[in-house]
Amino acid sequence: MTDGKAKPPEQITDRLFATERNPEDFRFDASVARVFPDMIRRSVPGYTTIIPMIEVITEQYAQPGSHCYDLGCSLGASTLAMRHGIPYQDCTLVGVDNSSAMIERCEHYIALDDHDLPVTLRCEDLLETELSMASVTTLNFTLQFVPPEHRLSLLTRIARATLPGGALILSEKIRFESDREQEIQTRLHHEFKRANGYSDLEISQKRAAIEQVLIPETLTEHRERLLKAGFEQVLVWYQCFNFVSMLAIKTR
Ligand code: GEK
Repeated sequence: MTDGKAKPPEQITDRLFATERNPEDFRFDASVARVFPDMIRRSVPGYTTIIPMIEVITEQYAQPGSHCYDLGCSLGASTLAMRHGIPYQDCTLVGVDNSSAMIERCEHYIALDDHDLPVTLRCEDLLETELSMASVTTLNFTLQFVPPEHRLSLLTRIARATLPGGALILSEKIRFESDREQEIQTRLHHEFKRANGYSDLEISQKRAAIEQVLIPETLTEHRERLLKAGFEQVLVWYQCFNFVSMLAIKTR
């Protein structure tokens, strides 16, 4: 870890769902990018813990001369955590997002950061991103937006590109096998949002909009697919309500 920690970007309050809107029009455009730091902090339980832990985990699994990837980097919070965690000057760090609005703002935040490890940002579909010699790859709440039929092939490509001893950090909103648990965890998540100042209208409209694009899976589905993709060890290192972060390790 370095002395100069990644600084969080300034926060503009998210009011995107405060008035009636069409649930079909959620996309990662300029209006979302503008309020994104506030939106994700107030919507995703544990996000503010997960980001600094990505730095800690990256420091453990980064290898000299390797490539590190942040797939679905948004404004670069997870990218900057990786940058500050990588202890080798000869590593490369690549952030990928297919939203030009996100990448434009991300460039700005990377430039403001005081760490000197170069970061390459690519505005492209992560399904097209070439991967090789990877020590740490991060999918921090991104796989959930990838169509389910592409998830296994993506994870297989990541596992094949990962060096022995390397790892994938995978954070996801999950669903539960038991309807009762699903109901309790969903209610607790909504209470978290309410405690963070979102109104009932904002919560229900965001839920309707996000359900069109975010497809959550169970922990069992994630675990089995990560093993099938070629990771040998899969563990949950963090969970808060229906939000989980896993570590998938390539041991050989
Ligand atoms: C963080 N990791 O702050 N290709 C590239 N990018 C994609 C794709 C795709 N196929 N699908 C979605 N995205 C970040 C947060 S946000 C999570 C990640 C959230 C991008 C999308 O444009 C968005 O920026 C990001 O994945 C998901 O740690 O909004 O809940």
